[in-house]
Amino acid sequence: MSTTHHRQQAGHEPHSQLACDIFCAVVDNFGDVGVCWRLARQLRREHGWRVRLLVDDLKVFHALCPEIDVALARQEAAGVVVEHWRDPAHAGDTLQIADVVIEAFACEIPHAYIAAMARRARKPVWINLEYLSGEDWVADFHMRPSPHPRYPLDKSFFFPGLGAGTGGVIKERDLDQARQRFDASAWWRERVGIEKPAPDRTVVSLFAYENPAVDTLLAQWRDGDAPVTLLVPEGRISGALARFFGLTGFAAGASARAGALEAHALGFVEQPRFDELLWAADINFVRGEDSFVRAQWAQKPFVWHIYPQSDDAHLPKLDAALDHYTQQLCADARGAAHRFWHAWNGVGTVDWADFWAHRREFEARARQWAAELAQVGDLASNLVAHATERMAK
Ligand code: TRH
Repeated sequence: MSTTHHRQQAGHEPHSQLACDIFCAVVDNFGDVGVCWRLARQLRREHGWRVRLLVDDLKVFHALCPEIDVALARQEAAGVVVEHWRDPAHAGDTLQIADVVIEAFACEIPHAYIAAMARRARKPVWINLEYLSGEDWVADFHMRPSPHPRYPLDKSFFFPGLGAGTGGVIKERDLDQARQRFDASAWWRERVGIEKPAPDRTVVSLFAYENPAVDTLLAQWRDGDAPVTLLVPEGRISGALARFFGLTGFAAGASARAGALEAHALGFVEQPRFDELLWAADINFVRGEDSFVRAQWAQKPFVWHIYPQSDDAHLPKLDAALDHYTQQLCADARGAAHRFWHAWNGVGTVDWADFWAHRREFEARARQWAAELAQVGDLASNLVAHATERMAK
């Protein structure tokens, strides 16, 4: 690829020094800051933007990025300025208004900041970054502007999605290369402290919320014919593992065995290293939003524990993702995927043998799906293209 092509693709020109503020309120868990941090790094690194990330919970951020000092009001990490967004009215140490302002997941940006945006001679591009959904309506609403009721400002709604006409999902430019270069043997020794398992063992990674289906699934792995190696990052599901194995806890470094099942607990790693877990496994159980996306780029079969919402509002989202992901599969494999994903999300009973009988089809489909998803374009590039276009008007 020529340098010129490369630079244009990276979006360095003509707005290489655009300033961007991202506001992130942590609702719970890691996904809110997880998505914002990933986007911030990519806008900085691949598009040359000057990015400031305002986050209201530095403790959660610290888990994803250990170099974050929770005591600092302002610091820099990976070339991104990070500010502790201390309370809803706080708008940064000095009221600087960026060229592009992103409010993540409808968090409310400070009133003083909005008023200053309206006073700015050149109005910033104001984007509300929505949660990811694979539903069809997303493409119709993506990038729809909505005028502010009081100020001469438009806010656009940027919808990540899995289909054409949506904002796509985050994918770094060098992700596929990094995956191809991954040294699995070294990873097993370093992270799990054992040799890479022989190919006859199925390696499963399990990142999930508390889940009533987990006991049945663990029992099926324990009692199954094929050996299973389970990798469990410490977290909300760890208690269930401890109970299953009759232990007091299942913290990083712990291992346990029962029948055909062998399980290892892993410590939480900095976000750029999370992908390695997905690359090391044969099948990944993921959750929320960011790990769900990463599992798709890992090109391995996966099962999604969707973030549960009241009134089962998450179930249509689950089905929409399943429809994208399982289209092209034969009816049997598609049915097995639907049954298993539903059961993992509280509808029905998990049946590992029924699901995993289609392993090879799922593997082939995972590779094909990653190629399809890449057609939508990556979220950061789509966002940069939108902002650049808006600014040219
Ligand atoms: O943590 P999540 O459940 O996050 C969320 C939140 O619940 C949020 O409120 C909700 O709106 C959103 O989901 C949909 O799951 P998610 O999105 O997968 O985020 C987990 C992040 O943690 C992801 O960026 C990967 C990262 N991670 C690490 O960096 N290291 C680790 O060791 C592990 C296990 C995860």
